[in-house]
Amino acid sequence: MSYKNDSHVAFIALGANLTSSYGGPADALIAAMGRLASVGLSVSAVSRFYATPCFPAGAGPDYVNAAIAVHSRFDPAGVLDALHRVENDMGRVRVQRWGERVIDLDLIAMGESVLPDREGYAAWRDLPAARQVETTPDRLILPHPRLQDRAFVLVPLRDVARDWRHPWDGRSVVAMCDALPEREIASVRPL
Ligand code: A4P
Ligand code: MG
Repeated sequence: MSYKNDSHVAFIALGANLTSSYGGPADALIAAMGRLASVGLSVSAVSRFYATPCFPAGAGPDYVNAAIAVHSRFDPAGVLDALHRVENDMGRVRVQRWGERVIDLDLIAMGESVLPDREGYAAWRDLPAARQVETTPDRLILPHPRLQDRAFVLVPLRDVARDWRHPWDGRSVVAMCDALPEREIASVRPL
C-alpha cells in the first residue's frame, strides 16, 4: 500500500540497537508497534526490517530500522507526544544524543506539513554537520530535518511511502534514495 500526501497519515521511523527486556532490537520494534494503538495511532503499513550500520560509525552496535505508516486524529505535535509516551513506557532513557537506545521513534513526515514554518525548517535542514551533533531541536521540526541524508530512514520509508513527496522540494522517496551514494543504500540490508 502507498499514500499520497494525506494529512491524516504520519510516517514514523523506528530504530533500536540494544538488547533489552524485550529481546533483541527487532523485538523492541515489534513491541513498540504493538503499543501504538493504545496511544491513538493506528498502524496501516509496515516496512521490512533492515540491519543498518551505526551512524556515526563506531558509536555503538548496528541498528535494526523500519518505517511504518499510521493513521490518527492528532495533529503532528499530538503524534510526537504519542510516540514519546511509547518511548518512555518502554524505558527509553535519554543519556546521550545519537546514543544507544532501546527504542527511537521519530516522526518523519505528515502530509504537506512544514514545521515550525518554512524558515525554521530550512535552518534545521541546512545546519552544518558539526553542529548537528551538538544541537537538539527544542520543538517539532517536520519533515524530519535529516530524512534526505539517511539511508537507514529512506530505504525502509521507500517500502511504505513510495508516492509521498517531500513538501520542501517535491522529491519522491525514490528520488531521495537515488541521490544517496550507492554504497550507503547497499549497507541497509533486509533482515
Ligand atoms: N524533535 C524535533 N523534531 C522531531 C521529529 N520530527 N521527530 C525533537 C522526532 N523528534 C523530533 O530527539 C531529540 C529532540 O528532537 C526531542 O526533544 C524531540 O522533541 P530524541 O528522540 O529525544 O533524541 P535522539 O533520538 O537522540 O535524536 P534524534 O534527532 O531522534 O536522533 P537521530 O538524528 O534520529 O539519530 N544509526 C542507525 N543505523 N540507525 C538509526 O536509527 N539513529 C540515530 C539517532 C543515530 N544513529 C543511527 C540511528
Ligand atoms: Mg529520536
